[in-house]
Amino acid sequence: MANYTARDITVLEGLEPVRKRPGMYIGGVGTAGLHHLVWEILDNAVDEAMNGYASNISVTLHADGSSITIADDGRGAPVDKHPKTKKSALETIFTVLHAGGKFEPGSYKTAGGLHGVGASVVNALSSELHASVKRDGALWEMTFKRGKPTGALKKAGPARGTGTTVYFHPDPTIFPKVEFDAAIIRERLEVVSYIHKGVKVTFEDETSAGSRQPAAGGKVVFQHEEGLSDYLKKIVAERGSKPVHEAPFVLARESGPKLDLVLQWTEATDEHVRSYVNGIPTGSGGTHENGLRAGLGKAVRNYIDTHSLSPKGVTLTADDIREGLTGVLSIFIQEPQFQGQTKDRLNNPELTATIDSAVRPALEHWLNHNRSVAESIVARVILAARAREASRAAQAEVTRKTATTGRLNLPGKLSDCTGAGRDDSELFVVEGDSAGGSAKQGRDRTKQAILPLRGKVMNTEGLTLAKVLENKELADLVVALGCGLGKNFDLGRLRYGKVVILADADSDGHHIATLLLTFLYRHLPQLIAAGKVFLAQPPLYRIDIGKETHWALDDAHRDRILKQHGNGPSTALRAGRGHPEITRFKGLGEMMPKVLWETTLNPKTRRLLRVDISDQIVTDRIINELMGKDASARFRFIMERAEEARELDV
Ligand code: TSJ
Repeated sequence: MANYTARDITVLEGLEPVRKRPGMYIGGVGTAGLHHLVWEILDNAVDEAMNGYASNISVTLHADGSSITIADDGRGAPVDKHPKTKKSALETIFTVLHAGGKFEPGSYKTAGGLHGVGASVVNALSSELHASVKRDGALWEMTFKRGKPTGALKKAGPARGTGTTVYFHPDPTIFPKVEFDAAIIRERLEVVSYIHKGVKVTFEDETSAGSRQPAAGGKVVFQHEEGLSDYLKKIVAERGSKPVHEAPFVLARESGPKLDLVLQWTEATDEHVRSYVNGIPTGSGGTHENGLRAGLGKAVRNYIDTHSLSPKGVTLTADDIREGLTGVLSIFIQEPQFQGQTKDRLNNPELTATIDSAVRPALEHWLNHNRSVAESIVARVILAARAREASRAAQAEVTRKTATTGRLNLPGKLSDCTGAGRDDSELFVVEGDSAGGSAKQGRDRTKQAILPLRGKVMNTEGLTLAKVLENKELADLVVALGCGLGKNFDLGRLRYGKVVILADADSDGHHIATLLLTFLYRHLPQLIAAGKVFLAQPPLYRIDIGKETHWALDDAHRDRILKQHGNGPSTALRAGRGHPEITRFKGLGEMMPKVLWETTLNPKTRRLLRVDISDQIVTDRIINELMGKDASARFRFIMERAEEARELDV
């Protein structure tokens, strides 16, 4: 070959680099990377649907939980010979890196997905991949192992209809854990069905047979003729926030770039806008969301000014305008730049002005043509401004107390620690005075501070900050933490290295822990994000077997201990053992301080759970849903999401 081009080298290199450094292509080999394979293949089917050639997409998670089939009823991926490589187009898609994106511009534009690294990457990282294509009356098949064809493209027989089907099993020598999460896939498919209205997306979870999760499994069909409007309905219903107006604002543009937007103001106290770029969630927002905010703010302000609706005595901020706003934005662009640790923030600068100038005139026009709706929205905005003023006053009061250093301003019932070091100090927030007493006596007073809270903490869900801070217990907690809250939050001023919630191991205790976490999640979310919040795990049972003492966190733990140490009829008779003696603690208050120290407070022997909320949207929704239901369900949710903290100081 006379002239070697970079492109040829890519072809020669094949897929080895993908197997050598999978992280470079899919971000990592953990759960996210594993599911990235699914999104890559799925994108191809979605593209076909978006271009109007496919109307059905189906995804089957097979019984082994580690292999999956994705199919569409589109035109069928091309199987003709590729002029350059002398390979079939199908083989090229699966064996040439970036085929479709950079390779032969225009010919298989969509074969790499709108953002994707391509089907070849999935193939390279799969121990097994089968592709089948129905087109021109025939069924074509080709199979691969670890990116290499295991045979030629074969005509397997006649076929009716058209479409593409891909089955793959990720390579266990690449992925430490090859197990798909049905919930993650289901959630993504549902979003796909909203973003691409009308497309019928079917998910079949074959892992469900014999599953203990009742919610899992079976076949679900997602299909939404109204697209994002249907999505918005679901979000508003889920969050339980009453809409301020009936019909949402809807904006749809087919090009420059393709854009879909739905907005609805509600009585919720926060803003909740989900955004997607090329179908990928941008949880951290970015330039497109900035454009939306700018356009939206200007439209509402213009409306208020034009109709002389400005309130007396308060100035409206951008946040006031968006309070209670619920919405979904979806855009499709040529070369999305994602940034941030989790690559979920859009960084295409040109998008801000583009979205701004698409939203502003359309929204302004809509407001002017729906005067009564517009007036409800403006009333909502003014209400937000007034509530903010009231909260600011309450918050300033707390901040004033917090800002002045010196013990005098700390809450009277706080038993502070005596040591100076902040990083290894801990604040235990304890339910009730008597438990507080035990904790106070049992603690390491140099490093551990105790703040007892009396009785039930209020349910803060859906309340304004002003209302929340009327509650003495919570206001005291904020003062003790020292870091302020809401917009005045400053992690640098946190007075402790760890904030530990210490509640009884029973359902009442769980309830209180949940209420505290709800408060922290809504008003000091940065504290949780910084990994500063923990749950202590006091025992529920003391089990004495002979001379040994064991502590059990719950019934299941108790039963395990009893089984391990033998309480069956045969073992109970063993010499020297005797019957186990089981004591159930009614509450922390009746635990001896020394016992509390050994089981729950002592960093050398205790176990803490770190509260970690990684998926904002899911957490938000679930907190919303649960804060009216039974406490144990809530606590189970939180416990499932709390991760065991590694004690660095052991
Ligand atoms: F990439 C892939 F092989 F993994 C894959 C591709 C996986 C799945 C589930 C679907 C697809 C796919 C590809 N569905 N539909 C298509 N269509 C094309 O590739 C196609 C078909 C016809 C024409 C044409 O110009 O006639 C062009 C294209 C890109």
